[in-house]
Amino acid sequence: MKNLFIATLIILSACQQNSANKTAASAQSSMANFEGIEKLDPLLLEEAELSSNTNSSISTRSNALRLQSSSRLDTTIVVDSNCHSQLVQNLTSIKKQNIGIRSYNSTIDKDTLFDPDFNKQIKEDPCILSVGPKLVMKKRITLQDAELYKQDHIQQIKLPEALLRVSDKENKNENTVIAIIDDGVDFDHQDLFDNTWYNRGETGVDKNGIPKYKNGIDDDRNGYIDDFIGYNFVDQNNNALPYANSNHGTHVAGLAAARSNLIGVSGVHGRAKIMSINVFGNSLYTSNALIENAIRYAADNGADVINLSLGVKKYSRSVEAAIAYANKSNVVVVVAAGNEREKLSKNRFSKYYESPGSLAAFYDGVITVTAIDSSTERFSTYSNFGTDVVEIAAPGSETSSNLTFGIGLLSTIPNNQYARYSGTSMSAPLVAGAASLAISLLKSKGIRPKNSHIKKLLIQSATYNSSLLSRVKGSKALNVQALIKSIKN
Ligand SMILES: [Ca+2]
Ligand SMILES: [Ca+2]
Ligand SMILES: [Ca+2]
Repeated sequence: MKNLFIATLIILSACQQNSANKTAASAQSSMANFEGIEKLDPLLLEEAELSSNTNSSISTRSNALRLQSSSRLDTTIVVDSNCHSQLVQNLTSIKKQNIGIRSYNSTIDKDTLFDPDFNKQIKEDPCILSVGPKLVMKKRITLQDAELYKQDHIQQIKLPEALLRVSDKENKNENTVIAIIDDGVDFDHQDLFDNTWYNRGETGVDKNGIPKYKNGIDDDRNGYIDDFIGYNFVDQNNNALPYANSNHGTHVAGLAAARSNLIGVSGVHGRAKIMSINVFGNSLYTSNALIENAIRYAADNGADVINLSLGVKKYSRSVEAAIAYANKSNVVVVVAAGNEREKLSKNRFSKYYESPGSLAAFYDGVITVTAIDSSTERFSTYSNFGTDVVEIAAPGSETSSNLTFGIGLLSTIPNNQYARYSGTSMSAPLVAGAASLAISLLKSKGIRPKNSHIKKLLIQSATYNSSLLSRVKGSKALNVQALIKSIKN
């Protein structure tokens, strides 16, 4: 019995010796296994071959050609550190011995990988268990912004779970525009800089070599001179940035679309482009004429979504006309319900009619948003409501047990700062960001969705919340995870 065992070993050994003399390509397929796994991962050789044959005229792997490509390949080598081997020393610069099985990253010359002698050495070295490609692994986390842990609402709307369904490629698309009609957006902010929308018709240089954004000419003939990042309807110029002490628009913009970039906060759709339309200047108030022009501007200049965290308790025929225009232009219009604890009406003669909020009852691309608390997930009693008008809720504040951070939602304010504000003004941009994310994903599938379809998806995918009963039509609160799931399925 013992003799038979030895004989079998000899035969096996002879087979191995024979295979080592074959070419590298065929040698790898018959290479000795370690616990059933090929020592030299065939994928590694494939990768080396692919990167070597960049010139299509090269049809052989002759030494001369291979020597020309001196590039190296990143590999992972698994060794048994309990045994000593010079090859392991050379490949891994391993210092500690007798610490069991260890994996090391190592770069190996591609030519070496194809060398039959090297293959043979690897195969016969008992200390080397496997050699395979080095893989770049990614954290299975979707948002990593430094202040994210202070953004309770991001968890409440299930954004991290939603983004797990979004591929890296889809996440890179910057194919949507959110118009923030407010008191200006600070694009110098580190969390908003990369999200600036630029009007292509007012960027670059004109025929005299003067930058179009400051040549005093309406280059794209849209009726607005030098409007390169949006427009300031108060001063009627192209400076759409906020005035001193005006933080509202920048805060709203950050909630919708602050960049996911390791720093600061994260918005719902960090790849949306933001069009800044300043209608307030440094005042708390503005007129309907400015809002109406702003809505038309956004609709005419490529906005997919308009956020209106503003309103007044009165019907206006001209506001309705502007909203109707945006609705017809396939823009999703997201409106804050207001913070007066009132039940909104869709009856234009009622004192509880809200412009533009109540228009959501009549336009299938317009959605009005009330607030819930992201911690308690209960209706925020400061908010306006009304099942005739309000069709969705989203966080407008949080009652964190750690009140050091206040009770508002954390977002961007000018000069690279962050602050907590609460109200339905904060709820609306979360829905605007979700709409933008949904549109972006559909666009990347080659679909240009209707605004009515997006509104429908937002509502259908929202979560039933009993605290919204008799306050929100269908008692629904924003759920970005379910929204994205409904698109992906
Ligand atoms: Ca222009
Ligand atoms: Ca110009
Ligand atoms: Ca950020």
